[in-house]
Amino acid sequence: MLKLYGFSVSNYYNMVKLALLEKGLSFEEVPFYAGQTPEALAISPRGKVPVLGVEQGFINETSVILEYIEQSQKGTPLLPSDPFERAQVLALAKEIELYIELPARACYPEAFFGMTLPDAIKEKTKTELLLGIASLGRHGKFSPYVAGNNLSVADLYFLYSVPLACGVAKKLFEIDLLAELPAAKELLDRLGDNPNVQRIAADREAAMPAFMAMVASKK
Ligand SMILES: N[C@@H](CCC(=O)N[C@@H](CS)C(=O)NCC(=O)O)C(=O)O
Repeated sequence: MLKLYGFSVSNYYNMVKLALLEKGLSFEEVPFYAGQTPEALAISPRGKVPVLGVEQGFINETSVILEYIEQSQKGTPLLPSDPFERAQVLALAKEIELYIELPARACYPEAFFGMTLPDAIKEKTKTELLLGIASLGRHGKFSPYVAGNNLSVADLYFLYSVPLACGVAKKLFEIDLLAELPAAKELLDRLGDNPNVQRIAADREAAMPAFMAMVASKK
């Protein structure tokens, strides 16, 4: 059986978890905080989650895991078979990761964990987030899903990156990142009605106290 290594508070973990759930696949969740110990690095070379455990070994990096699941497993497709349509979905997912998730992540310590960051980092994040959201507005279809008719890998990145980026923008810059993208807000609401999304949100909430305690113990 597939094994999903990671923890329920991780947004990347939850992208893969939603893919597995949407496809109706059986999998086992293996609690794993990664980190830099030799044991963890033997599973995840850069000490990150998620990792997918399969018969032959481990697969790391969310985009690669999602591609592997798509190619090797049955269930609802999350990538179109048409090469051009597939490229659009993958480009949207990559744009969300590079231009929204990663800039926002640079400010998670201040937005969510009570730390203070240098102004230069915050300014860079603000500029990049505004450009990233504008790019999503140009490329995203939101009709009804990010890339068009069907739920896709782009929606996984959207759902588990954009709300966090909005949290950063609101808290640090008093900006509503989606102010000019009402269709994106509507899609977030609709995705929130999905039972698998709700299950993941409940698991995240349940895991949050232990995660915050762990973060506090490392400060
Ligand atoms: N590029 C990685 C990023 C994954 C990632 O950043 N995971 C976070 C949790 S959301 C993590 O493992 N952080 C632990 C650390 O950086 O030490 C992927 O796509 O899977």
